[in-house]
Amino acid sequence: MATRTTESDELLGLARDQLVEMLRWMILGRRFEEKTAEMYQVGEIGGFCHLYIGQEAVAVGAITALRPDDYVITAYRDHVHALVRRMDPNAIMAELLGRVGGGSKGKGGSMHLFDRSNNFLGGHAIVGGHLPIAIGVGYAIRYRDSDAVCVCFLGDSVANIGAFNESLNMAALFRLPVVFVIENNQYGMGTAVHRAAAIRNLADRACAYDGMQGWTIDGMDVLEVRKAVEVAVERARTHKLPSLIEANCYRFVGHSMSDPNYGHYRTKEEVRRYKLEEDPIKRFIETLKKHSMIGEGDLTRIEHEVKAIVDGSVESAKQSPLPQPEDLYSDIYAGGYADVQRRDPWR
Ligand SMILES: Cc1ncc(C[n+]2csc(CCOP(=O)(O)OP(=O)(O)O)c2C)c(N)n1
Ligand SMILES: [Mg+2]
Repeated sequence: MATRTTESDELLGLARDQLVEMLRWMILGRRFEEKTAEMYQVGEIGGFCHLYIGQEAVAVGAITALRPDDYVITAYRDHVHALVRRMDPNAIMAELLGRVGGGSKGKGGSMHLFDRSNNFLGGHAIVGGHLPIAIGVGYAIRYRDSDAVCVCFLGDSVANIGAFNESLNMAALFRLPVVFVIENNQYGMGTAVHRAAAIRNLADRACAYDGMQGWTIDGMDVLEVRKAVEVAVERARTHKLPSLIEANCYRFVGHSMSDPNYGHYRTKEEVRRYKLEEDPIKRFIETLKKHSMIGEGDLTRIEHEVKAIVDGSVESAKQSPLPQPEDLYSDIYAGGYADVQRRDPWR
């Protein structure tokens, strides 16, 4: 990580390069998702597909606070986490288009991005199903005597299910270096958080576990996310203490590509207000401009670079073939189908 040079508290003392890089990730995430929506609408992408538009500050603020040997695990709204974790955009787009060049050879799709080389452990479709996996990762880190940490992103609805309590309890009990980041986008599909959770701030659930600390933060402010995650990561790395961060944010689009942007559960006015007043990219640009960290020329250059990456990913994905029918039987279990046949006790 580059040394910190600026004095400003608001900018967390981050160097200009680091700040511009964070903005670049946010813009790449936004444009990549807009292209994903376009590809879906023309029928190039099928199946479940959940976009992250509006929530970019959470993944970018959190993941840029990590080391390459740390671990990231998340749910099905996973494209931007994978990008920021440096998964190849070509492999992500190929996976979305169901091509063999995808990270899961085109057989996982949008909800199952995975990149072992960057310690990005998915992409999980079952709500809350990845929390026990994050606990396993935390346990493995301790077992190997490493000082890595695991950041586990989860939706607000997960805070109300059993696996949440079981996982946080074990994280505290075994002092596991896991940072839980709730992406509270105010809704679980069409259900408002206050209709599902008997608690005002989800992060307050941390007080149920010895040694765990909880914070509720503005998840539309990328620097606030980064600051909170840095503190939590330090607690995990140095003291092996888990944390629970609730990042309040908002998705500008429907729950998934098959849902309308508004639905009956929220008004056009609400969505419009968030877009106008809270857009995390606009807010970050304003902050950077206020501190003379970027100008219009930088923004044009970033947009240009991002467009080349996004367009390139589509071109490369379209050149990649579709999987063949016989590929159905590979990559089902570690070792492949041949191994499974050999071990099958019924044969
Ligand atoms: C165990 C399980 N139950 C139900 C679903 C269907 N489902 C998919 S997303 C979702 C809502 C999740 O909301 P939240 O955790 O707030 O995440 P968000 O979609 O807002 O990012 C539900 C109920 C599922 N995938 N898994
Ligand atoms: Mg939600």
